[in-house]
Parts: sequence; structure tokens; C-alpha cells
Amino acid sequence: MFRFLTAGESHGKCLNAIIEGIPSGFNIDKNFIDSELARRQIGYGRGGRMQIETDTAEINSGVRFGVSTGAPICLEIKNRDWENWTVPMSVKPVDMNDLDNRAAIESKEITKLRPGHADFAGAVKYHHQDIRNVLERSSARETAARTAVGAVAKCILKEFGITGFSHVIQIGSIKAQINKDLNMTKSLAELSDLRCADKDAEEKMKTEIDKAKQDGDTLGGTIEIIFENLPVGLGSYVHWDRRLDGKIAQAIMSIQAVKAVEIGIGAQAAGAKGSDTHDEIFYENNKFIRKSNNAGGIEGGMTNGEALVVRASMKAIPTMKKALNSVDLKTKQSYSAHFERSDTCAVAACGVVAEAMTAIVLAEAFLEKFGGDSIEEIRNNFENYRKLTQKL
Ligand code: EPS
Repeated sequence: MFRFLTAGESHGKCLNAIIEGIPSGFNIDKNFIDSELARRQIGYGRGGRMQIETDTAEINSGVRFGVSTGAPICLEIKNRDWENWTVPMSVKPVDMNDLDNRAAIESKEITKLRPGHADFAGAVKYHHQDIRNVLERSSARETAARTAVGAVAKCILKEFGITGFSHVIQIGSIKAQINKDLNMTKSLAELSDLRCADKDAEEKMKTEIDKAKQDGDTLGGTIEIIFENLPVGLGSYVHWDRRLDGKIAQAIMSIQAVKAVEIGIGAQAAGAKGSDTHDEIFYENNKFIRKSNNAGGIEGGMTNGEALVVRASMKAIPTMKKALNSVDLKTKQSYSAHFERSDTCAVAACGVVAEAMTAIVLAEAFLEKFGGDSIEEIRNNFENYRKLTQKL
């Protein structure tokens, strides 16, 4: 079973991920993982941290000569910024009688709660006096590790022709025109530093980001994630926790700042008639086909062979120069919320992370359906299923 854990703080030494359940024989390409990490760093409106970091993944185990062995894969991404945080983020106890140490730690202490962040509930739950302990792990920096894991998932999927991409369809109040040509959308999104395929909308989005930055404010938005060439029947209708749409929603919702997930026409389906919602079925050239994809590739919690279309909406980042009213955790007095270096808009990056999370769910479902311990075994299972379903 494909599963993973991540560890690491935003300004700690590194981020780690351990992935379990990758069968043997898959090409695990470090350059590809690094290129996915680089894609996550791009995005107009991102903050100063992205100028410090050049994320790359060290593969510490589970891969030999570029190929998975079946053993757990351990990935490590170093935080370059760590060298500026060795004292305030020290793992070992620090001598607080040393005035330099004390000053370094106190300068990074946070007590003014940020509304919208994990600060309040996290400090209460884990009984922290210094909100730094919450921020360090709740930070979206952790998504670098998920992106690396997602890249490994993509290495599995691409062996079977399954590929995916994301593009930004809204930032703040600006909406992009959606082009039905998926190849064109993908190429244009990859060329855009906002990952938006509509050039006119991209310019307007940049203006809106500049304005928000000037005002000390932040912006959210929506991305669309599309995966193609999926076999029919990943996921299942038989139990609530085997439904693939439910798994995708959980995975996407778990990304920092994501507030809504939709599949296909999503919330629009609530207002549409059944006759305008469901994708009619035809049989042409020995194939079941659809002429629309309002379902977004999932019916009854299973892939139906059409492209998987997922949309994720991200709220504006809660770390703002234009700080909101809040309260100091220690003194209980009213203050403006804490501000430290952050992004004005990270929607483009969120798209790359959402691709990674979708790839992880799909790889897990794929390995569950066609499972085996080696690529050869999985290929046989996959081919047998294909032959069997062709006889239908
Ligand atoms: C991020 C790293 C962070 C933030 C951002 C995402 O770096 P730093 O805190 O050092 O500036 O830029 O995190 C948040 C927006 C957040 O709210 O946690 C990254 O690597 O993506």
C-alpha cells in the first residue's frame, strides 16, 4: 500500500518524507523530482523565501541505479534558510545565559495570534507559549515534501500513460477564460509565471497581486487539476472510504489554505437540472464514449475513463502586513497580529501541490487495483484487466 509521512519544520534543517509501498522496477528520476520542486517555487506574488531556496531532493534509500527496489524511499530536502535559524530552531537545549542566544531566540518568539492561521488552536492544543512551535510545522513549507512524494507517484503513473497538470483559473476577483483544448492549456500554463493559460487574465491577476502587495494584503484563488488516460474503475462504490472522489477531496483539502474542492462541475451541479448535468453515454467504434464531462471523470466514486477534473479553491494567506486585530497569547491584550515574511499570493504553487496530492491518491488507487510487488507483476495485472474489460 502506497503511504507516506513527512517531517520537518519550515526553518529547521530539512524536510523529510518516507514513502512506503512503491513496488520494485520503477524509474525514480531525481532530476524529475527536482523539476517538480522547481515548479512549486515559481509564482508571481511569492515572498522572499523562494529567493533563498533552490529545493532539490536527496534520495536516501529505496532506489538503486535510479530504479525502485521495493524498499521504503526516504527523501530529504534541505532548507537553505536553516543557517539563519540554527539558534532559534536548535534541536539541542540552548544556554539562555548567553545573551546572544537569548536575543536570537526572543527575536523569533511569536505571541500575537494570526487570525486564519493554525496559531490559536495549535497553541491551545499543544500548550505552547511560543506560537513559533505551531507556525514551523503548520507552514506551507511542508508542501515541498509532498511535491517530492507526488513526483514519485507521477513516476509510477506515467509508466501506464497517466499524466496530469494544473492551471490557475482565478486569482482574487479575476477569472480566466477556460480553453477546452487541454494540450494547449497545459503548454500555456507551463509558460506562465502564474500558471494561468489565459494571457489577458494573467496580466489582470498580476495587477491585482501588485495592488494587494502595496496594500499589505494577500490574495487567494482557484486552480484546476486534470489527469488523463485513467483506466475505468479506480476507487469503488461499495464503501464510503473507498470512493475515489472522497479520497481526492480529503487529500486536496489537507493542503494548507485550501477551503473548497470540486470535481467536474462541482457546486454548479446543485443548481442544474439532471438533464443538464449527466454525461450521456454512446457506443461508437467499439467503445463507450461521452461527449461531455460534467462528472469530471468520476461516477459512483470510481474513475469512468474520462479526464479527472478537480478544482481547488485557496483562501488568501493569513500572514499579512495589513495585520488584523488580534490578541497577545501571553498578555491577553489587543494587538495587531504577528507579521513575518510571507507570500502575497501562492495560488500557482498550490496548483503544483494539488497535482502532487492527486497523483498520490491516483497512484495509491492504481496500485490497490493492479497491485503487485514488481512493475512486471503490475503490468500483467493491468494488461489482463484491459483484455477482460475489452470483452464486455
Ligand atoms: C513556503 C515557505 C514559507 C512561506 C510560505 C510557504 O517561508 P517563510 O515563512 O520562511 O517565508 O513563504 O508559507 C506560508 C505562506 C505559510 O502561511 O506558512 C514554501 O516553501 O512554500
